[in-house]
Amino acid sequence: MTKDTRRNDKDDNDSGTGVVTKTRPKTKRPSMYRVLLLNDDYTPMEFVVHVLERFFNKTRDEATQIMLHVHHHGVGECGIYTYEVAETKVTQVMDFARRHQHPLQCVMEKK
Ligand code: TYC
Repeated sequence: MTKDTRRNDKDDNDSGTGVVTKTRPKTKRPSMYRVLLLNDDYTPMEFVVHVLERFFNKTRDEATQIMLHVHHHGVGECGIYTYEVAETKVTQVMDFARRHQHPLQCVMEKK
């Protein structure tokens, strides 16, 4: 964070001239969450690629690489998001997979 220089309570004094002091706005970066896809034996590769394009804004080539990584290693990262965004992605993927009757699993984990 960069410092914020502004007049604050300490400006009030008898001289009538403001005393400029530095204050730090208390900002906290949000915790970030990884969204992961898990491998299974039944979900078609093409469906997983489509999920990665549709919900994680991956190109065809990026999506294919991630899908193959999951296929070979069992788990792979789709993206890193704040809690609410990650939760929404997981729900969207799980609903989409269920609607198409695929057992694809999507989970989130704190970074
Ligand atoms: N293992 C699946 C198959 O051979 C493909 C697959 C890849 C499934 C990634 C899920 O997250 C996954 N059809």
